[in-house]
Amino acid sequence: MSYPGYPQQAGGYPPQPGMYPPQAGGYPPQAGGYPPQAGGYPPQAGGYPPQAGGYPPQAGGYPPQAGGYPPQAGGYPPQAGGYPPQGAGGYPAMPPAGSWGGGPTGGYPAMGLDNMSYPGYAPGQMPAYPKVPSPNPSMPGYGGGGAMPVAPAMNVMCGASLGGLLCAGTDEQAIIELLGSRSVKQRVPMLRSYKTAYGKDLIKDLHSELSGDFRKLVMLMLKSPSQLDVYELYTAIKGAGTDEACLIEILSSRSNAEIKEIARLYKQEYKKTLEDHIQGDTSGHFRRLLISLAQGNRDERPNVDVSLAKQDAQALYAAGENMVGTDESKFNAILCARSKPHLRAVFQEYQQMSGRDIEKSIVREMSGNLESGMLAVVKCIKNTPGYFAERLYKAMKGAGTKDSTLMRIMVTRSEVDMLDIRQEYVRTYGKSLYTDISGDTSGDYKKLLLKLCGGSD
Ligand SMILES: [Ca+2]
Repeated sequence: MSYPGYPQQAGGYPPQPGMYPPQAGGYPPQAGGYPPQAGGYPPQAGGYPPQAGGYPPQAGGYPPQAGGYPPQAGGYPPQAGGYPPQGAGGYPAMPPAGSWGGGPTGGYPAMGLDNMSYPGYAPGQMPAYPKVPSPNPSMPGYGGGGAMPVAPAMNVMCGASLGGLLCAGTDEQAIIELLGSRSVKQRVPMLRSYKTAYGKDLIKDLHSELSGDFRKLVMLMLKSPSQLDVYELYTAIKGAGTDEACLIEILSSRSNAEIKEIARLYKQEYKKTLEDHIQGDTSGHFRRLLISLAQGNRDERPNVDVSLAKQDAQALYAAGENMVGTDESKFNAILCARSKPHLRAVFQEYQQMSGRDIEKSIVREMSGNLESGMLAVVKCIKNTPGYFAERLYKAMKGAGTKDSTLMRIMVTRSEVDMLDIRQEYVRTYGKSLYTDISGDTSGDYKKLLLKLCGGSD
């Protein structure tokens, strides 16, 4: 998700003047990696146009709230034609605790719209939607130009027309078009506009009309990014077994601000903290890794101190390859606290000093969940789109499909770095992501996933 940070990480990848010196063989810019590419995430002109009827002040509805949908530093960036019209009657009030996800059961049908929260729009909270994640420009709905649709993006009408579709019998194709060609910031408000127009709960109605993986995907697409992460984390911990890879995926790829928002919302939804749940369901050094990441406290300063990078590389070597046994705590401290640009320099130093890739050393020194967790952290730091391409590939390869992983990544990355992921995918696996999704899924579920993918490569 977002969002902050990707891809505009100052001091990120590749090295910048005055920072960690580029070296032969160092940090090769990879196709599809950082930095953002032409055509990747074009700024939008006139995105989210204010529309008549868009967010009308209504009696009893959308009470203006101090700071209800404030222009925040680093928050929702003002855009030409900004979204939404500020001021009285602006955005729906942040409802009280409770909520989405139906409480601890996590079941969909119990969701109450009235309790739905809009964490991203919360007063004074994290900048949940900074730097507007542009919709995947190749989504058909965006005409390939990256610009948001101007005319058809009326959320109220979307909700209403979705209601019309449901009233007239379920038209899956229309649902695919409606949800698949709109950004999450356009989709989520449909819930409220639907309720306003019909006095019914869109989630419940869709849940009873749809089924299978298509329904699951539609449900995920109607959550805000933070809600989705919270739901996925909860399910990963409290569902049957523990989906360790999901925990690591989310906690190692989100920014500090995102993780803090996740923690806040998690507590609100489930009455216990994410940390409590991690404590209860994991153990040992793997638990420590997750809890460290869940602090959302990684150094986010952009600068790289080369001498400190050398020291950290030596410390990692001393804590692993150069001792009998392994000092896992040292790995944990460096991998969870240091900044991403710094760690890229550390990994480079480590390679030069030890003649071995840090990933290889982790495989040699650790095992089980700790090994896969630390590897994921390293891969995500080295090349986030490459990490997600690998996750997608592994979710589909072989017999069967890990649909929960496939859905989660397609929904959470579609407006963040899907184009980069697609490039990494085709570069690494020789086939396009689009082709593999087409071959691995079917029906309406496939059609909607392909909308999120946006196109073939
Ligand atoms: Ca060792």
